[in-house]
Amino acid sequence: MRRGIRVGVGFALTVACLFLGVVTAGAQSTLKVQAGTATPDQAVQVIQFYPATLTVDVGDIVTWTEGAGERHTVSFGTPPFLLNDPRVTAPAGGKSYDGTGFVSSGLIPPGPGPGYALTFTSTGTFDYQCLIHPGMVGTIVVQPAGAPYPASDTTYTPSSDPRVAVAIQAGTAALRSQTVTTKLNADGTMTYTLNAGLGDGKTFVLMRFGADSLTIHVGDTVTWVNNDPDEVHTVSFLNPGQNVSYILPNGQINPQATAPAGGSVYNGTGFFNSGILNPARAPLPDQRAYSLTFAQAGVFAYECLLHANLGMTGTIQVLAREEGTLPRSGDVGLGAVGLLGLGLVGIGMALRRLPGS
Ligand SMILES: [Cu+2]
Repeated sequence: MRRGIRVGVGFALTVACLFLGVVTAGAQSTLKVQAGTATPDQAVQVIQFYPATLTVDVGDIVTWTEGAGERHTVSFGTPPFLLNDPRVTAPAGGKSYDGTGFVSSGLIPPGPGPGYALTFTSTGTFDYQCLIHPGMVGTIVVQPAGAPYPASDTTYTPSSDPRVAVAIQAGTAALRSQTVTTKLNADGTMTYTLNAGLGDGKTFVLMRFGADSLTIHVGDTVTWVNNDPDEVHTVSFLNPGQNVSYILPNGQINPQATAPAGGSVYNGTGFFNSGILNPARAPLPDQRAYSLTFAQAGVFAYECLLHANLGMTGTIQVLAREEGTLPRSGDVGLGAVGLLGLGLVGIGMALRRLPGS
């Protein structure tokens, strides 16, 4: 009887459902979820599914489509591996899910098409997550076949989800608040520390380094720290013309991208790589920081091998250091240490002008 009613208002439902992105084919409907969204420049990636909870009927198909430049997975059940395992990006399981076992999309193919489709064959409430961003979670509620969908789902559009504006605002504020800290070392050199990743673990991840450009002097050290609990990054200086893809054409993760290379002193040439800077994610080892000392003047570009296509690139300008001078703070922020340094130079010059000294 209930099925008959649905067919009876078929035309109106078809018009409404096409508008809402729901396609009805006999008893089986296809319902859509969008994975993530972002600011137009891709700097703030929102790690949410839209809608967060979707109610379907047994036999329905759910498709997930990427909503922005960052890649995600849709993964039901507990993965039989840790989250630093190359298998996080690989598909697992079949085309349907009955509420048991591990079923995963692998990296959802980018583009507007239905990147991943899964048919639900049992009633129940099933949580899923993105294995790339463990804080990115969603729920599929599966009702008996023929049960009506909740009104909130049939009128839903991702762009009007109030969570989008909240997450974009939080991410944009975090992006603007990024700073570089400076420390004067005992040998007169400086150490600059900046983010290689920042996020709140549940709504956004930033695809920008802590500063787009940083000016230092020969002998200074730069330390990058991944302060995002949900995202991995690299800090990578490439040879001219060199291209190191994080994902190989066969879908596997490139070991050259994930392994540290080059050492700790950069002379302006060669492939220098932090390797994967993991979030602090137990039981994985804490591998958040990467330090490089710059021994050569010049302007050196670097990138995150995972996210350069989203604009996660940076430049270190290394100026020559005059013999016998105190280090300067560089061009970023003129921090307290830098002002102290200038003050000491000023005192030194004043002392030198004292008569008889
Ligand atoms: Cu990155």
